[in-house]
Amino acid sequence: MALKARSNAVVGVIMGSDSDYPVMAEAGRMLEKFGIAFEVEVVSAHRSPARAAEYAQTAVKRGLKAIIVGAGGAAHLAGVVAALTTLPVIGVPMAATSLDGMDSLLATVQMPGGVPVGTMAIGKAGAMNAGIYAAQILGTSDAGIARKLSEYKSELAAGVAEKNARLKRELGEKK
Ligand code: RP5
Repeated sequence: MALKARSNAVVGVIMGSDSDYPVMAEAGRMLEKFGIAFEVEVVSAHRSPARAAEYAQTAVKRGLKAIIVGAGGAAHLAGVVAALTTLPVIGVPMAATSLDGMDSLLATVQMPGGVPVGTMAIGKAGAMNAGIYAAQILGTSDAGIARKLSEYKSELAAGVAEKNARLKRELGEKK
């Protein structure tokens, strides 16, 4: 299902290439789940550095509250964006090269003191968590989002209880 990027976006979901999109779509799915408007852009720190700078420098004025950044390889995009905005930047390392994302993880997480990037796990789990993390940032000042996050925690717990019951059935254990 295509994601619905909206013009009243409060979260930016950006990525170094459209090849990152299948993974970064997970961030969008979580934002949709929490009813958060977001925009999606391909912006590259290396191939379109001027556009990356413009995106970061206009983000506050355009109403964004957080920026999720996916990039792979020499993954400098999250750091560059973080250098040019006061918004929280959440980095998602992509497994885009033969190094399976270890290169992207280190490039994203090893920021110098003074310029933080909140770095998530490599790949889909990281993209999913980036969406949740952005919701948690917004949820500190939005009771509706905070309630949805709380419901989500309950869904997670119910899912584990279901798995536990299924496994016990398979093992033939009595209650
Ligand atoms: C990075 O290089 C992108 O974020 C992507 O993960 C990787 C490969 O990009 P393409 O060569 O597929 O455009 O900048």
